[in-house]
Amino acid sequence: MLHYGDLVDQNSLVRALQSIAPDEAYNLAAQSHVKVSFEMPEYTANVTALGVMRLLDAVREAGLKTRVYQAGSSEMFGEVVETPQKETTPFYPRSPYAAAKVYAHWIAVNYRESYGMHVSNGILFNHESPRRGENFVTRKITLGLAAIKHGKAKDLHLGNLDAKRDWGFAGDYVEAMWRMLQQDQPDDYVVATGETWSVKDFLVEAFGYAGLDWQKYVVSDPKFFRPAEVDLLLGDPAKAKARLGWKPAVDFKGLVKMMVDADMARG
Ligand code: F7E
Repeated sequence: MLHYGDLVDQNSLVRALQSIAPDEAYNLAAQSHVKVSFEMPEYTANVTALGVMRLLDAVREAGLKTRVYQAGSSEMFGEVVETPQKETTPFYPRSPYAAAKVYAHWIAVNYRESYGMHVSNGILFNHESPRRGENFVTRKITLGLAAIKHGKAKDLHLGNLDAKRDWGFAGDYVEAMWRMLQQDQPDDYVVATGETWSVKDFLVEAFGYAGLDWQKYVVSDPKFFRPAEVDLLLGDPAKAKARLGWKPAVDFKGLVKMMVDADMARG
């Protein structure tokens, strides 16, 4: 059964939790677009930061033993102070979104330590799939490529092509989230592939797979550059591998192929 609830409405969270009394709760809700967070910083902080405190407090208020997963983000590492990034790497957020996620991370740690709650933070690096939102760069590329290939578009407007990300498959990352909540002790885990590729690499791979030269179609558009950029993210998933027995099944090329195939087939 579906229950209505919203991270900006504390009572709705308490009511939903009281009527469901879930064993596990996965908080994947957020204003999650980095560029949008520069345009809506207050809303982003309300949902992405305070929303997590409301959820944790609702679990506490309802007197439940619910295990909570909090979706943290590699964006918290921002202007990275070490590479690769691991659980002990200090945060240096570069956007209102990332700053909100840092609050969310620490309030989750605080509720765990203050009230003995089973709350775990996954620090997830970029995770993509054919279901990725259309305004994130990977999906924008595969959708744009399919439109070009099918004669529905002539070009594709993008921002910074030099940014590097540790890109994994969302399906693999959900497995890691679930494993965190099956542990006796709550903890924080980096979830990543341990490889980094630039936006340009993604273009080369996707357009190459479709038999096209990306340079003939991609247009640089200032509209898609950010006031502050995160240049390089590369995660070290050693802890998740050792403690959760987790490892990703899909690699970068497999991910690109999966996304291109899905958008080509949609027509
Ligand atoms: O950008 C560059 C852009 O928006 C990736 C979210 O799920 O992962 C995601 O955050 C890179 C950036 O993801 C365009 O400047 C170039 O360097 O796909 P993105 P993100 O910002 O890395 C983390 C882990 C999260 O937590 C977030 O919620 O690509 N880029 N041209 C572009 N990005 C977009 N969106 N659109 C462009 O046209």
